[in-house]
Amino acid sequence: MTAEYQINGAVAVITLNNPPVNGLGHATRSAIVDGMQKALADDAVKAIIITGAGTAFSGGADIKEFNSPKALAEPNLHTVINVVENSTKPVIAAIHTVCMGGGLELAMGCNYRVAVAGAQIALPEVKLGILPGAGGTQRLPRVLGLEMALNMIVSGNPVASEKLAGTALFNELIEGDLMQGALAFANKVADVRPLPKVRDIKIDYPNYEAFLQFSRNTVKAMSGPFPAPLKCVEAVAAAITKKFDDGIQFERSLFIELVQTTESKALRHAFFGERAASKLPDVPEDTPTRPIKSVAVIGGGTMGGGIAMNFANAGIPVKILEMKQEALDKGLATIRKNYENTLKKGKLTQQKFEQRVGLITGTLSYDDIAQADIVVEAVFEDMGVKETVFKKLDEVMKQGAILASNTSTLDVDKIAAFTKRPQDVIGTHFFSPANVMKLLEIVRGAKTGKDVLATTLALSKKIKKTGVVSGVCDGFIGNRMIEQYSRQAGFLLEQGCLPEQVDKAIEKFGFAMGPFRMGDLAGNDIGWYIRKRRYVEKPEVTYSKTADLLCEMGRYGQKTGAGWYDYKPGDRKAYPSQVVNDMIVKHSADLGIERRKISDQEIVERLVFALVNEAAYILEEGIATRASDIDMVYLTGYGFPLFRGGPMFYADTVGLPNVILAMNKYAKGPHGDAWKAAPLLAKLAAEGKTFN
Ligand code: T1G
Repeated sequence: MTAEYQINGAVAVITLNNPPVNGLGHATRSAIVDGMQKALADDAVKAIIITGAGTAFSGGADIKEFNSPKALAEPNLHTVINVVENSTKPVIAAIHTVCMGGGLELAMGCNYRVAVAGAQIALPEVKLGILPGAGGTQRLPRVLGLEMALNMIVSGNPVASEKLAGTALFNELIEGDLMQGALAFANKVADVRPLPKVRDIKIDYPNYEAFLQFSRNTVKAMSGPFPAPLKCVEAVAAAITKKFDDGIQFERSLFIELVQTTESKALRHAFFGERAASKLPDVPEDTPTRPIKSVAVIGGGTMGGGIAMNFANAGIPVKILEMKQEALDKGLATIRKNYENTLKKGKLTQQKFEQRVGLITGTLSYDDIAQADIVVEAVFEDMGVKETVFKKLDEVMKQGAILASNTSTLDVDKIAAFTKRPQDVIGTHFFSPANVMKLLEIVRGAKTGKDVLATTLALSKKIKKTGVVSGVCDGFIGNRMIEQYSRQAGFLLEQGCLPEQVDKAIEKFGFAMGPFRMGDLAGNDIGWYIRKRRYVEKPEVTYSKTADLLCEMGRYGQKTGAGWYDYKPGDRKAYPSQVVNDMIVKHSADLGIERRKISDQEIVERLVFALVNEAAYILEEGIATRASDIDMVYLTGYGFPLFRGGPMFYADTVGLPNVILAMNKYAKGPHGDAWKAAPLLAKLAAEGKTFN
């Protein structure tokens, strides 16, 4: 049963019980209506309470049902809310923990609402590319006023229930036990007539047109490629410009329009993809985890410092080990500076600043970190250096400590073999800046223990990262794919493009930054170092030499004041470089390549489908568990546009047969071997299937 029905004195209590968040799926909606009909038919019942079991009143409509017949199957949410709102007996919503989306809409259909403090109240639909579709845009302005309601609906952000006390949303804030308080309230209002209804509240906002126009302009400017925020403004406007029932119809029409958009499907894909990533078929969800009460980080450089901040931000003490006092002091000073900047921007309270800085200490001695529950190595990307460090860690660290490497490409199995405890070794690949980027690639070695995996996944959630598990291969998931993307970027230069054309084309597609601006930011020498290794290990894989020529010119990027682009001191803006463009054109001539005009579409297809094809190999090799994991890697670590849902989701929307068609075209050109379709991609395309 997804809602329980009990009688308490003269009060019927309907308790939603659809774990984990009491999603208002079809069965739950039917159970609410059944409960209401039972209560209305029972003369002994004078009032009705609706509440939620477990850790939510309700997290809203069941998103899993969207774009399926179940979502609108009767009783749909409108019907449920109408049954509640037309009740002949008072209906009280007793709210706790989470009351969001359709859950809040249901509560606003009740005559009264009582809550305990600390409940998260929100209409987060806009974050899924839709808008509240069961009266939220018409009722919330009536109980909170136009401005506060509009802000909550357009932002989708939760507000704590106690902050909304004193508004018409809550009739009472219950101190102590919610059910006891709700029962007392229900008995108090059992005979009050007429029954109050949110729909009857008038919205008082003089000169609302000016406010709405200002809101339209502001929201239009900030919503980018997403249509939902502006539609939210239009729906809320209807609350004040239309009669209630007309407003409801208007809201419903906008909802139906939005729920079918690719942008909304992409956002919902990311919502579930984020949560699916922490599930591993061979690691049961109840796998015991190791307690993580203290962390050590080896290396206080850019990465080590950023990594340490993540743990301090989560309230976990961190000790940074450096080899020299000067390096340690520099590392700690950089961390303090970072926090001071955040404090200055008002994004951190003084108290949090002091707490976090206080949680990060330094040492020059391995003995000082021996008792840490996990140690993250963030030293130079060289197997020799890793060997020295991991042999030392194996000697020093307490039994049961997790030994993690922040390596971005090296073989975690080889690193584990430097120790006598390979089951405790794992890769934790952070992305620079490590305290900002959400992605954490968790690299499982062949011998990594399941409890170590489960612990690291739980820890990634605690430090607010999107943990995605990768198997061991060169570059894991993200960097292995970006290698093919970078190869195409280089070939495009040889064949006719210049850096700014490629960057502009892919940034217009939605990437935060094109490959050449990104190279200048991250440092072109990093790729150069990796390519030199690959020239030896995989001589059969061809690359354009343009990036090497650039590095031979000493143009490593912003850190040397010049890269693919020119830079002015103190200015991070990328200016096209005549020197570099001449080098590129000359290089084409040296290769005997006749440069040609290349369309933006070809640029985007070659960059994005190079990612997709390599991802298909990664998927079929089992390096990634599922396609949506790969999407999460690119959405949270590589600036892939969220409104396109990630490379695999995007390929599905293009249609895999069309991806294959484009690849076959490029396979006929220079370096065509790069376009050998992964068998999985070819198979899915041939069968008319999708990745996700
Ligand atoms: N539908 C389906 N599943 C949901 C869900 C939902 N609304 N909310 C959460 N889940 C699943 C989630 O996938 C995960 O599943 C588990 O619950 C725990 O989630 C008409 C149409 C409620 C604050 O957008 O913000 O109402 O991985 O890990 O950190 O206007 O979930 O365990 O299998 O996030 O405690 C509007 C979305 C829907 C709320 C709880 N509501 N959810 O956070 O747990 S649209 C939302 C959240 C709507 C109406 C419209 C959070 C949470 P699994 P979790 P949490």
